[in-house]
Amino acid sequence: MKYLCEGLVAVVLGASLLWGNPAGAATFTELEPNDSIATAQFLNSSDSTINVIGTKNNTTFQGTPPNDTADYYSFFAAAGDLFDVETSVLQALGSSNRDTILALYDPQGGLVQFDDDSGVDASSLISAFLIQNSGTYFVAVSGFGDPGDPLNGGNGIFTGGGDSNFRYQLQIRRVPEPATLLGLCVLGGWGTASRFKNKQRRNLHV
Ligand SMILES: [Ca+2]
Ligand SMILES: [Ca+2]
Ligand SMILES: [Ca+2]
Repeated sequence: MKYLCEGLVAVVLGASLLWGNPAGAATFTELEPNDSIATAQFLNSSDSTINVIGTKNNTTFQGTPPNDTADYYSFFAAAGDLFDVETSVLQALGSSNRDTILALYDPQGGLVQFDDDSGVDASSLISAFLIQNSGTYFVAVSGFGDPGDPLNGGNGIFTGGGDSNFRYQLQIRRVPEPATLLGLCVLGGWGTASRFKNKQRRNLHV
């Protein structure tokens, strides 16, 4: 029984480390030009959270020269991964130019998800997107009013324009799948308990 309890404690500790792991975050700074899928900035990280700090501005903004283009990024995702992709405006000129739009494209460049305002304020959030096929996926950030905005009849390929003059954070988060983690914990618990039971049996037979 003692060994079983020790095993369960180990399982609980392991689960808490998985859930609360503060590490596993990478932060990138945007590198222009990144104005199309072909020139997307590759975010080379296997961390569970990827942050990018970018700027979209049609006038000089805190020393950043004007660049009002859309911003494309790419990252690797494996089949079965679950992702949240979210924008948030960190700093803005004025109060009415902070409305982002966000798109996710598959490895072939096809639009698979679009969002305008599901994030905080007028920021954007694509939540719990399940990756069906492993490969390099693409994300685009632009401002509301971009002619590619599908809500305004666009084709989903952002080019720039629209709301501008803000610094933003794009966050790509791998979301833990509770069922998977629970399954691992249960399996881990059974495995640990079985090993301890076998050890006890061996000890009894010595
Ligand atoms: Ca930019
Ligand atoms: Ca750009
Ligand atoms: Ca928006």
